Amino acid sequence: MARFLNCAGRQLDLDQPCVMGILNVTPDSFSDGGDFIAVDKALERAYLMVEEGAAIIDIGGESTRPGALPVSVQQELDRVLPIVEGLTSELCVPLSIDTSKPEVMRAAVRAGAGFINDVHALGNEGALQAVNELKVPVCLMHMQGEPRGMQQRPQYRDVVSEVKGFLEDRVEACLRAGIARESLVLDPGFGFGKGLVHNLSLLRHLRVIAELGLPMLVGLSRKSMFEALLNLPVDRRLCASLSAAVIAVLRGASIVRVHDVRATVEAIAVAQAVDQVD
Ligand code: 7PJ
Repeated sequence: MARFLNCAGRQLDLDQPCVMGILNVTPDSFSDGGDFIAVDKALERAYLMVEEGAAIIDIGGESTRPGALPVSVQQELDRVLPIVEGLTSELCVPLSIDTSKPEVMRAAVRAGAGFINDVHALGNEGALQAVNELKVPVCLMHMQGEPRGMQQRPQYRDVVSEVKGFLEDRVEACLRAGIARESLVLDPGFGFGKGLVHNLSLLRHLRVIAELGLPMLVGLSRKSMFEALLNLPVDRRLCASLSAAVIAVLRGASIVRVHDVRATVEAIAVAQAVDQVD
């Protein structure tokens, strides 16, 4: 398996588990466009996450939460491009663009992004071709349904083998499109068209997904599975998120996508130390 990812000239070392810091630039977080104060705040947040140990920053301009409404290409570009440009010149870590739109992928990579995080696993028209041309690593995530209705009644016969089969098919589609296997990362998509038991089962059996032989990224941070499990509001899900991040790392995850960088770095450092001692 690849020991590092080449993200447009910036290296992401996968010998140790990495923390990916989440930078949302959606109206409910920082910004409704590229205005100065909003951009400034987002940049500050990214610097802080890197100081805390984030190895990569994931910039997203379209909310993919359950029930979220789609945004236009132009809106998404207005939100993310000033951030990508600002961070490219100020930080050395790779920048990930969280998008499913080929136009946004191209513009973000032109502006300095070196990793694509696509919750639609390059399923949109033109996305496979865009990534093949851009030659940057890409995360392929599983989702059942679409964000708007995906949590209404998720159903599986066998969630682990179905998610694995989907990811295997997307890997094949990428290879057929000319994308190098070394640039692929896989994500089971916790919370994307999954109920509590589906999420727990995927976490428990993460090693089965790892059998595909590619690095895995997981996003568990503050997710509603912890509300379902522990009845916790979003601002009280840190401990549950850390616990899940540690379990994921011990089961082979290479990248964990989180809001709380410092706490996650510390938690997985303990897991790593225990895992690597004789
Ligand atoms: C994920 C994501 C995830 C990847 C979001 C949230 C919802 N990208 N984008 N994996 N989740 N690759 O952070 O709660 O799990 S948005």
